[in-house]
Parts: sequence; C-alpha cells; structure tokens
Amino acid sequence: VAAASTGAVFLGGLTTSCGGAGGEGEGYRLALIVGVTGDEFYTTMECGARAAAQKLGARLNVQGPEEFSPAAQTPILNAVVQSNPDAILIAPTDRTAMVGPIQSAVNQDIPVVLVDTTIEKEEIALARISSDNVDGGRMAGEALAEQIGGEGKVLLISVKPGISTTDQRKQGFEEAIKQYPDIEYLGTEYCNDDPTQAASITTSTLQAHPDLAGIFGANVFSGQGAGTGVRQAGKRDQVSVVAFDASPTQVEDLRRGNLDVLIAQHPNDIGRRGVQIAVRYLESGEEPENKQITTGFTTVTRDNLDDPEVERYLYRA
Ligand code: T6T
Repeated sequence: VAAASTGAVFLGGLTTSCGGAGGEGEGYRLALIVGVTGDEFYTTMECGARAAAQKLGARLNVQGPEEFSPAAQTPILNAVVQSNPDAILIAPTDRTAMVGPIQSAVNQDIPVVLVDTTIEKEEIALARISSDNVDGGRMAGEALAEQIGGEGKVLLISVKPGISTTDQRKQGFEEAIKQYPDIEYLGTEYCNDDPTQAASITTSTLQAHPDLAGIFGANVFSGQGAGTGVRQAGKRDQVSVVAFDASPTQVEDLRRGNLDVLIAQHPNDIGRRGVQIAVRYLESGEEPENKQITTGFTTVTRDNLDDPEVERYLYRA
C-alpha cells in the first residue's frame, strides 16, 4: 500500500485534545491539510473531521505547515499526493499560488475538497466548505461601529494579502463601516499571522493616533495581538477590539476586557461536512449538487460567553 511505503505521510498527523478518532479504520484513506499548525481554528476543524471519519469508518491523516504560507504548504500537499489517498481536504494558504499544486492532485484523480479557504480556480474542487467571510466581515464592521458609537478612527489588522478568507472579511468590513460617515478608516495593516507583529502594529498605531477608537483583528493571531497591544498601552477603556475567531486565548482576552466581541466560526462543522462529502462521493461516485456549503457564525460577547449554546462553538485547544 502506498501509505505503508511513505510512512512519513500516513503515520504522522497532528494530535489534538479531541482524541485519536478517525485514523485506524479499514475504510477510505483521507488526508486533511490545514492552513497552519498550532491554530485552534484548525485544531477544532480537525476534531470535527476526525469525529466524522470515525463514524464513517474512514482513516484520516492530518498535516499542516508551521507557517501560513504556500511555500510551506506545497511540499506537504505534494507528499500527500504521492501517497495516493482516496481524497484530500485542504485549506489552501493562497488564492493563486495553491492552484497549481491542487490541480496536480486533481490531475491524479484525487478528489479535493476545499475547507475554510479557497482558490481562484475553485471549480476544480469537488466541493467547498467555509463560512461566508464577506458576511462575517460585515458583522465585524457592524459590531465595531456599535462598540464605538458610530464614530472615531478604526484600523483593520489582517494576515497577508492573497488569502481568500481574510481578504473577504476585509471587503465585508469595509462595506459595513462605509455606512458610517463619522468613522475614519485608517486602512489595513498585515501581521503575517504573527501575534507579536499584530501587537506592535497596535502599539505604533496608538502612537500615531492616540485617539484610536477601534480595531478589527481578522483572525486568531491578528485578534490576539490587537488585544495584547491595547492591554499593554493601558487603553482597554478607550479602544474597542472586535476579532474573528474564538481561540482559548481570545476567549480569555474577551473575559478580561482586552477584546470586546468575537465572531466565532464553526470550524468543527467545516471539518465534519468536509469528510462527509468526501466519503459520500467515494461511495456513490456522484458529485454533490451543492458545491458550496456555508457554515455559520456565533457572536461571542462577555455577556453570553458562558451560555452553553455559545460555549459549544468556542475553539478547542
Ligand atoms: O480565521 C481562521 C481561518 O478561517 C483563516 O482562513 C485563517 O486564519 C484562521 O485560521 C484563524 O487563525
């Protein structure tokens, strides 16, 4: 079996707190390639994928690069393709740079399901499962506008240009705040998925604009860094921070008042649906009627964060 001869690929895999489900069955061999390791959004997605794989008797191998970049993700995808799995689920780290490597998988007749992020040539995938990121960005813009009473200077901190999800959040956020004539948009700064950079962007923006009113952090590490920067500057009462995602650190920051609103995605559902769609296709040979599956959001605040209906969507470590 290809898996045995390329043990590095199929014996490895990430380990999560959700247990070792979906790895031992005799059924289909699936691979999940996340955007980056050590990001609880993807850890939680992995939990959903493992639970579904276990239920359906599929084997699931999970891989990911140590940084959110196509240069780091491409060799992992290539190695997985070499091991000839029955299907691949992948969160591509760049809209354009990952088209070629994904096309190579498709050319070898390996069905590919895009989870979370997408690529320019998305029609080559069997299906896509993601949040509606434009809408989520709009929700963040509305929430931030509400937090700051519809006026003041706001900054967006994102990861880097070229990522479908965070670019769409930026689009939605900008659409939303445009409706507020008294909000002054300072533009977008990129932190390269590094919370330390996001914190120093926050510090330097506060130096240039001591009257800064709000920040939108567009993912886990952008949000965490914004929270740290605001806390270190002692400006928690002045600066409102809305962030995408709900990692344990973000939730703790919310509790402490470093962050004010979290737009939690439902990564567990993304992983679960991804595995279900792949297995259904492998069993029936029928392509899904609906190629885009959109999962939901939960808005998390200090007031509702212990509500069980909200708590179930907080990300897993
Ligand atoms: O926000 C998620 C994910 O949706 C995005 O594509 C990349 O960043 C995260 O993984 C969170 O860090």
